[in-house]
Amino acid sequence: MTKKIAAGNWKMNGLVSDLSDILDIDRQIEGLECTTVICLPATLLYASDGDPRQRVEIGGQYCHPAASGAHTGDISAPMLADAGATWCITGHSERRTDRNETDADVRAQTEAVWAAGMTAILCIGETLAQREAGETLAVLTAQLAGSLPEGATADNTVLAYEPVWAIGTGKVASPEQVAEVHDALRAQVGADMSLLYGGSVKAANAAEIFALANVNGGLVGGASLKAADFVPIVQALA
Ligand code: G2H
Repeated sequence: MTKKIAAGNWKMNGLVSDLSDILDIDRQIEGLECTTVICLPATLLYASDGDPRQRVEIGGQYCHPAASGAHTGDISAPMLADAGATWCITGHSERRTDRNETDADVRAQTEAVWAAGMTAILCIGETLAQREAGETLAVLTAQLAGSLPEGATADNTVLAYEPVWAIGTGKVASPEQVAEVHDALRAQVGADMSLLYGGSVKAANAAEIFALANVNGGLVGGASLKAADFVPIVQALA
């Protein structure tokens, strides 16, 4: 069975003082039937760990494939889990671009997430040039083949489709574009794995996207930073 999942990605945003928004979200989503996750910068994970949350689950945004070692400035999956994370994003396009992460890197990170007992939110997506060249489904199929490890299940992995051209740009993929991709992904990953759409999701467009047959939720960046923006998105899903 797929699960409905509203996941926020705070990216490189947030100070300890901003964690009050998570408590506001937690209060306001009481009774809503979906899993709600916020993926925090590493500095905020431990700070949020003792908070009296009852509904919002916490995740990291990246992990090194190794559990520990001489990797200055890096962070491992066991460290994230130790700080309270139960989820971790892997393969976000900003890291594929900014840090040259390859499909093989993403695969290794995803395995590390599982080994630490967390669930991976594995991201794939095409660039505008690839879409305009008619390569979207081929690109996504190749990313999936390269980055989704053997052993992926609906319990240890959620797949997020994030068209690179729609991330933080205000451009949202049309329902037809999202449906075409999600239907193709559904055929590849089976009936049970949850499929999230990400890319400029906000309250105004969430309901239309979440109504699509093979969309099981969203990965939300900018609109997850404030309870006033994120709660309506969770409500649109639940
Ligand atoms: C896509 C998304 C969250 P935004 O990266 O992962 O960000 O909603 O700001 O486009």
